[in-house]
Amino acid sequence: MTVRVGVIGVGMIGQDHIRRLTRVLAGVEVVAVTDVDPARAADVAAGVPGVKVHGTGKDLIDDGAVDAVLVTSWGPTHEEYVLAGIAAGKPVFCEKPLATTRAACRRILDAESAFGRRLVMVGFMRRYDASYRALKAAVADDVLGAPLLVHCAHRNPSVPDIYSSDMAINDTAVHELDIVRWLLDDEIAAARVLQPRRNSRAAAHLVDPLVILLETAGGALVDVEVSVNIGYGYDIRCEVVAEGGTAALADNPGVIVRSGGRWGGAVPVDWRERFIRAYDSELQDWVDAVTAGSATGPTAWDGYAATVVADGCLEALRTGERVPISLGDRPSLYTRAVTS
Ligand code: NAI
Ligand code: ISE
Repeated sequence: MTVRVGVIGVGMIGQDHIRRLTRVLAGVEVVAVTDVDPARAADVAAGVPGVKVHGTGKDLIDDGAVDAVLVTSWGPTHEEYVLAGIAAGKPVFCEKPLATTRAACRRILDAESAFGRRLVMVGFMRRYDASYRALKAAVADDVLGAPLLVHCAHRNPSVPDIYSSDMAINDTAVHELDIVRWLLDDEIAAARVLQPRRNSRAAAHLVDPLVILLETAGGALVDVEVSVNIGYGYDIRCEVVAEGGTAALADNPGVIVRSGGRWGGAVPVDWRERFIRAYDSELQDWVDAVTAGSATGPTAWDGYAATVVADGCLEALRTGERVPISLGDRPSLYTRAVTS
């Protein structure tokens, strides 16, 4: 079987995912696209033979030739499309964040629970990254002992004009809010957000950088530096300090050059380069699960949990206070084992 995918939102990651779906992965084809910018949709469609351009996301979801839906539009639009996908009974891969508010994510949990089986996978691709997987294995190894601290840095060289300070938390740091839960197998119980002096390279409306401090239910402390105008490259760091040792992501694969009395290597330019294999693996995993009529990967509950923590961090940023975080009831659909 070949899974016929429709893509909603064909900007940067939409185009990158279309490239991998059409040229890298197996068992899948892209049959439809749509975008609020019709010229962009037409441009992208011109590069994908046989693809149909729909005027709206709803039309694409209702198209009988579309077996499964990829949502890669802006975060605040995800809820509408994920709910429509569930209503149509079609598998949905939704880029992070699942939705930008707790209430919106709850509506998705309710809809998927009412449907009775998983249809939604959230694009937390770091769970498929070889380095993060090795880090998780090291943390789980008894040799290190219990994790006590996690130091994370999430550095972007620059961000587009539409990027807002809230996005530093619910679009950028949301990756750490997910990966820390996954790495430690623990929930986040409280958050604070601190602001150092502003980076003068940042747009006037942006709070940049930020330091997020998280407390987990199990007693670990996590600090996350979020810098989105750091210029030098795309740099993702994570170190876990445990009772008897530490484990950290190594510097990115590549070469180290020694010359002229100096040594150095390259820093990835952006997320596409740094996580290229992780995106390939997560989408192949999704395609394989859709083919098998099953579900895999980060669940809508994982998407909900990350957004609830992001909501808490946003409140902490606004108030300057420590904000306790509680996920509330976990619907039974999400208490079953997750495969990735
Ligand atoms: P982008 O701005 O490059 O592209 C978004 C596209 O969605 C644009 O073409 C826009 O016209 C379209 N769009 C907006 N509202 C729409 C609507 N209501 N219906 C249909 N199309 C709509 O943004 P980018 O960077 O591609 O991000 C898109 C999503 O993917 C965001 O949720 C972002 O957080 C996520 N993302 C995830 C990454 C990851 O590492 N997993 C990396 C980059 C983005
Ligand atoms: C973008 O949407 C991503 O998800 C990238 O992984 C992240 O580094 C960037 O800050 C976000 O804007």
